Amino acid sequence: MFTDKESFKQAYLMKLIEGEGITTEEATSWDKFVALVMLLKEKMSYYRAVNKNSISQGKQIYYFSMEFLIGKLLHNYLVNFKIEDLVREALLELDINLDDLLEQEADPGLGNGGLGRLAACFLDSMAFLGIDGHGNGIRYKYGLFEQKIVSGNQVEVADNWLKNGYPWETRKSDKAVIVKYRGTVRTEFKDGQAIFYHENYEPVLAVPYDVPIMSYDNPRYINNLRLWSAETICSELDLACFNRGDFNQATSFRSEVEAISYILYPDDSSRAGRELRLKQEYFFVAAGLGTIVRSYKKKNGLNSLHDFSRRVSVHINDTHPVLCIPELMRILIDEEGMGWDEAWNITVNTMSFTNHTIMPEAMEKWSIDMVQNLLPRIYMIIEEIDRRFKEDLKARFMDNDQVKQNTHIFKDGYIWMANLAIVGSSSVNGVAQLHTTILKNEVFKDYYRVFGYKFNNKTNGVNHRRFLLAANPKLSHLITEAIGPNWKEDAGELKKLHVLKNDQSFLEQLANVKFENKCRLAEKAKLKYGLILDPSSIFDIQVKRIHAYKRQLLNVLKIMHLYNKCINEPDSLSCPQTFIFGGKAAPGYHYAKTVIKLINVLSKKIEQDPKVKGKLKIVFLENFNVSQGELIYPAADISEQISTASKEASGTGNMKFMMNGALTLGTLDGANVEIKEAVGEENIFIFGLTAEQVLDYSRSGGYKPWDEYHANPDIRTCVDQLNSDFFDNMGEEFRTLYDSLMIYNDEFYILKDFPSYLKMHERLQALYHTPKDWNKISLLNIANSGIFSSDRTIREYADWIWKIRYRTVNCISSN
Ligand code: B1N
Repeated sequence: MFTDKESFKQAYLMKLIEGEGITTEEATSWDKFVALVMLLKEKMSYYRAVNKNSISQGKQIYYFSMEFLIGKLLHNYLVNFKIEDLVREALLELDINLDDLLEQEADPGLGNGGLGRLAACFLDSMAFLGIDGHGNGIRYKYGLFEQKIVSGNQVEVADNWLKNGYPWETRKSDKAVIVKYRGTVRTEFKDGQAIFYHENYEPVLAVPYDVPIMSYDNPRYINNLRLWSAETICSELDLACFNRGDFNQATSFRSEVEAISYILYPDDSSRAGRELRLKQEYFFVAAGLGTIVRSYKKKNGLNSLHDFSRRVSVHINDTHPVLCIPELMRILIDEEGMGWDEAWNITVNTMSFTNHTIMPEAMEKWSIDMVQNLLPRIYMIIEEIDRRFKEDLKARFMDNDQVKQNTHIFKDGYIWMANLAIVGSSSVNGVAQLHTTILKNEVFKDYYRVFGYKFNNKTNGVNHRRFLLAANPKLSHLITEAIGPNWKEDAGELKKLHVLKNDQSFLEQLANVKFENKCRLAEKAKLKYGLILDPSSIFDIQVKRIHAYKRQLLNVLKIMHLYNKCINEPDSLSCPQTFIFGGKAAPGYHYAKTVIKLINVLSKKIEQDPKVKGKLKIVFLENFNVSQGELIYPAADISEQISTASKEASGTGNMKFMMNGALTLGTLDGANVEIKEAVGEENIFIFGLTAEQVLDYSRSGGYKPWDEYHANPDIRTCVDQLNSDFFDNMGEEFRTLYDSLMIYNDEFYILKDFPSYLKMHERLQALYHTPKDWNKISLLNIANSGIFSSDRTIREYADWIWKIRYRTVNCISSN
């Protein structure tokens, strides 16, 4: 194990030779990258082997998620081991540039957006806090598509992230398991007891690939992210087909099986509803849970299952892994011979569930026929859960029509997965205060009456070590010089920055760091996309998935308004502004794709107009992903968090911008509400309807966008421009957007919020002219961002949901 530069160089050269049989001269950048990864993996295995002692008292947490958006690992792991400088210098002495190696790593796109990134932040925080917490998901061969912009349009390109291999993963062939689909269930009765046999099923081999998860300065806790890959079992049937020369049959079976882990569905906040998706969901649930139960028995003895829920927690990230509930029932009853009541008790106490959205189109439901056919035994168990739940309601005199209508698992020919999740878990949480309140009072209000004790809030958080410490080295350095290094382990320490809020020299340094980060982004944008950004303009940024409720269109209308104003009154813009957008649209989401087109067409129009040259610029950065985010968050002056109040469950980009010192321009939605509480209302720029007002309007069928249109000439001009030849010959194309506002009643209250949005944006522009005030607010945002570290979130999950201990701050500083 290396301890200094010299021993590192030796170990590294050995790795190159062992791995590829080559010297540094012969090795490609990829070889050199792989050798470094292998060396770090070895270091982690060493720690895992010698040092493991559990703080969480042996209780294992399994975080089941369809998505883990982990980002690149190498840089973060060097930071976590505190060896970045050592490695950089040592490599330089070998004539190798570390940055070249960092460039080699693929950014695994195994998630759509916030939900998948949250899962990755949680893995980091669990490792940091010394919790035995492991991820369980799918190793998609193709991650979320790569986005190209061609003539202003989004074009999707397959994300072949595994093409060179992924050196962080280790294939565990010996731990492969079989997952069973379709077939029939035969019931036998023995001593009055029903016994179930699943027969004639289609077997699929699930092979695990493990990725080590380590966190900052805590190599004793190396956790595991297990991703499952689907393979065919080379069965007799398969071979028989080949022998008969029926290659088509054999290969089609193979591709049908492999399709299960082939590609991530590119839907964010909506549901796919296809059989393949259901297959995927059962795939990683069955493979993961089967393995957990088996390893649990091995560790705790064959008769230990009665204690299962005291030693294991299974967390269900949104409804996608909700089949964990009937699957654990199946294992306990069919494989372990347990009675229903005990199995149910164990299952409910093992499971906890997080809801991430109230958007109706995201609520998962599966047609009864599909579940019955694909998962016959699981179907029977869900039916029985439903039957017993109804009986329970009746016994508690709660089975009135309204409760029945809103809580039954089976409804309108579908199985409602959120309902199954609530009935079968001991905890149901939302992801921000407002979101949880809406769950309790609106979406699940009848469940809240039945199971009030299950409902709780756990406001999201982000890994401040990835998004501040590693992504913003200059700011991190400045912070550490000012308040010492403890904030890296305890983000609450950032509060100590408060004393500097009137220190002009410090505030200037803060502004310089921001400027340098803007230059860094401008350089990359030039290098990668040939874009010219002016770092002395305001960087006003909205990066997130493109979705109607996130209201990128509201932002674009604002920019159109500024453009119009600039043309009519050339001196109206007090300082140059750059509006930066990034984000992918689901490939089948026409509206969202049209918004991308609009941004790009407007960008071109502004670019070509000499009257606004140097004053206004708008760019769309292609292919927003975790790595790009790490460049963007540190470079933002203004963070746009402008969803229709009540629609964004939490948002996490808002937190990443805040901790990097951006000022938030936003609605009282999701975690913005708590950002406001943390930073104080004078340090955040809030506009628009409140959630309550939105919900009130929606209950009475919406509002009248035409009233706003007629009352406000600014609105009228912009809206008319969408539907005219303002964008040379694009009128037809943008008609979808016009119609969404004027014909389909502006479902997301864009025009309603437009005037207050403009006003708040103007206030921000004015503020930019007094840098000392701006910088102070920026500092206060950083200083108050500590509670948005995912360490805080995970501590709350540990205290209230999983009921386990973790490393405390005292213990960290004494380490
Ligand atoms: O989860 C994030 C929140 O911060 C966001 O507000 C929320 O929109 C996001 C189906 C989803 N909710 N639902 C999804 C993703 C993929 C999919 O197939 C739904 N993503 C969110 C973290 O809590």
